[in-house]
Amino acid sequence: MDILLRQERARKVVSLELERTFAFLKPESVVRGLIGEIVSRFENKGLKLLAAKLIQMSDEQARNLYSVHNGKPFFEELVTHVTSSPVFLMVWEGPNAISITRNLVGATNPANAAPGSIRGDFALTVTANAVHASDSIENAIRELSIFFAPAEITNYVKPTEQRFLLK
Ligand code: IDP
Ligand code: MG
Repeated sequence: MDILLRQERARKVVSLELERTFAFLKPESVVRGLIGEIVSRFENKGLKLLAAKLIQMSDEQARNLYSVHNGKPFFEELVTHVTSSPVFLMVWEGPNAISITRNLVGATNPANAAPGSIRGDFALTVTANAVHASDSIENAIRELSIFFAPAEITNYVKPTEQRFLLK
């Protein structure tokens, strides 16, 4: 390929607007031994993992995370569920990472989630729907800040990253 064309393509990649999103594998995914399989969906898509950890979510963290749902009929059940055993927290980065991740995850109710999506393939009920993913840039920042200190968010370049994004 012509060197100028290569350089032009490289510039386009560099100028791609990257987003960060927050996601976590809910207790049922951890206890079912699905961490690797579900994380692979994100990795295969090409998203870059910036941070991850397995934690026991506190009641306070769960109420803060889901504060927008406070007062809804399912709120207490949701808080009880996500604090019932460890969850696997992740920060992912990539172009359009928010909407790409929401599409990977699938519809909130697994009964409506398309086969091929994480909820479509690994979940049966709306409470135990395998995974959480932020729905906007603002919420991603708010949610990841509940669980990760700035120093825990890594910054690195994958050797194949630029070539991969060109495809
Ligand atoms: P999302 O996780 O797809 O963004 P939200 O509407 O933000 O969906 O709801 C947060 C979580 O609350 C869902 O993932 C699900 O576990 C739970 N939830 C939402 N709606 C219901 C419901 O109608 N009944 C029971 N649980 C629900
Ligand atoms: Mg939501």
